[in-house]
Amino acid sequence: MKFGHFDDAHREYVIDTPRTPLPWINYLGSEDFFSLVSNTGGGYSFYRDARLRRITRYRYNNSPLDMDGHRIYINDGGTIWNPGWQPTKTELDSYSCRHGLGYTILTGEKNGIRAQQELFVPRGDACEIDRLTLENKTDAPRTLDVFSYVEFCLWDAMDDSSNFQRNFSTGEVEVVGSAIYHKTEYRERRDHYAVFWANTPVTSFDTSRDAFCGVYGGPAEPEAVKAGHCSNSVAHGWAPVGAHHFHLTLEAGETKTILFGLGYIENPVAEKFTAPGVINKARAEAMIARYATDAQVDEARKALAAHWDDLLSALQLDSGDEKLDRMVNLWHQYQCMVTFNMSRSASYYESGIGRGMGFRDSCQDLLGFVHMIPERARSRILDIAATQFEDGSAYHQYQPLTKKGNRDVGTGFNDDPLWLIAGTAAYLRETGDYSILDESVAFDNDESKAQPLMEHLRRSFNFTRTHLGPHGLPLIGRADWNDCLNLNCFSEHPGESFQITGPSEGPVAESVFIAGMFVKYGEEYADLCGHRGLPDEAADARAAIAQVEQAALTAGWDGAWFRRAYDAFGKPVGSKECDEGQIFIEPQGMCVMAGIGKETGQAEQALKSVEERLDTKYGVVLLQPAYTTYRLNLGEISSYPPGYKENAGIFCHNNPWISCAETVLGHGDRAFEVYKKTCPAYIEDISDIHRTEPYVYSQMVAGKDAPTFGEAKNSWLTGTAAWTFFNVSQYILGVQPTLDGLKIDPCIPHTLPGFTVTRRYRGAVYHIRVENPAAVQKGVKRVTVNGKTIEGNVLPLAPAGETVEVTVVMG
Ligand code: BGC
Ligand code: IFM
Repeated sequence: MKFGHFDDAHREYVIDTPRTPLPWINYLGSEDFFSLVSNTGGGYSFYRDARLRRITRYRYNNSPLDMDGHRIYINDGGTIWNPGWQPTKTELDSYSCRHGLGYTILTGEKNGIRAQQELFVPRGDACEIDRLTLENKTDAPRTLDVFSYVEFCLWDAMDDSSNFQRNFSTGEVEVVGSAIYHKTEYRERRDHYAVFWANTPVTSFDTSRDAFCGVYGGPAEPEAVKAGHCSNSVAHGWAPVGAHHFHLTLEAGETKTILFGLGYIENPVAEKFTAPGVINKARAEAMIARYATDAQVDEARKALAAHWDDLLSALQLDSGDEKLDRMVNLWHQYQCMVTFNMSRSASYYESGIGRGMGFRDSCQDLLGFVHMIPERARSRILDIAATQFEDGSAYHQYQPLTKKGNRDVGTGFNDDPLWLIAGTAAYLRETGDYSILDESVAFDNDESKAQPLMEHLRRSFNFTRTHLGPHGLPLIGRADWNDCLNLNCFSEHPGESFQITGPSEGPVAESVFIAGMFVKYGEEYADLCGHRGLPDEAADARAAIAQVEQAALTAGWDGAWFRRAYDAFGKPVGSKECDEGQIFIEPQGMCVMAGIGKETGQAEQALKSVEERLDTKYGVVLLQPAYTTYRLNLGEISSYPPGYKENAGIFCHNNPWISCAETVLGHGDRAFEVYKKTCPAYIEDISDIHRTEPYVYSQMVAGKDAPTFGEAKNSWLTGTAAWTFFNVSQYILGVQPTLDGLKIDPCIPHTLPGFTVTRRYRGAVYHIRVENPAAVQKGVKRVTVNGKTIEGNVLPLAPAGETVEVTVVMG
């Protein structure tokens, strides 16, 4: 069952009922100011940091759900409704929500009045603009009372939701005309305030929630809206809000717009006040003036559209499969940009007050956005590297605002160091900008310890190399990619061992997954050494890699698949010797991607085992059989009920690893089948089962052991975004940036007769036509560049600004 449809021409997903199984959201903003907005107008806004600079309030895990938001109410002679249905839930005569690139348009119609709320964050400005267009579709004049409503957060969202003894007395506002200023704590420690304005004179306003909603009312039944007017309340403490009221008449057929803005302003401390207690509004007034007319808002919308056109033009596909095209051309890349902006901070599942930026997560995210924003990828890499420790290990997370390592979570996730190589190597393959390796970067944010980035990568590599266990496999530490596989944590904290509070590393617990990573990213490191004129170091690295590869093929091999790990007692995890958790997805994907066992047939066998034991109709589950009891020696993974999260859920993030691995063995049919099983556009029809947004990935889909098999959770902020795009663009379509140039090596379903890709690469534009006349799955027979046949399948680098015509014949 579907609740909307893709509108590819407008690059939108159009939702045609407000009663989606869960709120389906969009993200507005791409620089500093961000808003989350759901299909019924729920959501909130923040400036840069979803915890410390939360502008509007949002109650997570609320019942009823999704009540707080960017609200418009219409009181039409006693009938009260919202263009996005929530929070009054008054039945609408028609409803639609269009989620597009950085904007959302909600349209509701009731009794001949059409109200359209268009929300976006303009480029280069710290505000959200909401344009309300009201149309009287009847042939008689209509008089309406129209209200806006937001509830301010007292900035630090954590404090806001807990420190009430203080918060109920700090709230302050100022009102000037149609501009409502939220200035809580401005007198003291803040140098910023928020402003919620309208471009039209108000009839009345409210800034006290109690006045607007009523003490025992709420956003679903605000007293002011029911009364048909606000009471010009000025909040003193309690809960400051912003509400505008307009009493207006629409002639028959008439259309009127009101422009609202929610802005964030920072003032230098010396310029904070114009009179004691009166905030300096100059910057806010300048902002308000930038969006005073429809023409100005149209211009800002155009600039936003142009920005997205430019970003997405880095890679465009025409394959004849509309689902594939819409995912590759739009939604995969869009979700990758959202993970760039948000990391794992703010979604409808991440509260914005939890973790900061993940070292591992942000490195992997790079794989998905580096082609669109290489300069921003460059600075992201340098930020991440500066949180690394001198021994090559890393803080697992860091704070976006301070860029400092997060000491609470600490270190000891032994896969982290290698992801820095993965991200940096992807940047170099995309840009060829070797100067980044010479950038001086601090360790642990201590400038006195700064070393060139290349030295950071060296220490990443050497960390794994010098932390091997009894089988010659890398020590796992607290966990590897699988945060919940905690093989060392039981000893210090018996009984509460699932949390990552134990010692970072025991002497024997080892990870076959990190072995796969070491071979894959170690090889990428060795390649970099080669390109840097360090052949001895490259050879030395390869010797270390060969040993770990050997260990993976022997101690890491279980007979028909790769084992997952060895626990702190030296017992295998992910083995037929285990009663549960006999086979895991991660090492099969990573080891085969690394080419381990390709020559020996083990890779082939491992993927066969995945298909036989882990595949389901909704994707590949993480492990089988699911753990039915809690295991002290495994940790958090067994704390989840069977089929959920890391305990045999379909973890979307590592499904693409299997798809990539299949292409390494030339299995284009199977690679595409694996891709399609979790791919939003292909499963849109089961939106009632899947429940989360059908245009983006979720972190997890409940596995076959779960009573809710097929139900997704944690949409938007997941490494799945980057990995899927990386998989489909580089492994399946085979457009692969390498250190030497663009390589074309598709591995596609044999039924696909061909496709074309337009790819911007190092400043040139490549029009690549791939033909598959022999209906093969892999193999390139001939490549012509501007009409001339070339040797091999790496395209010669074209000067920036040039357009290159490429034809690739498979066979
Ligand atoms: C996982 C959670 C886990 C947490 C602990 C997350 O990445 O998805 O299941 O509880 O990490 O670090
Ligand atoms: O690898 C992690 C990731 O860092 C955060 N989400 C869950 C994954 C698997 O545990």
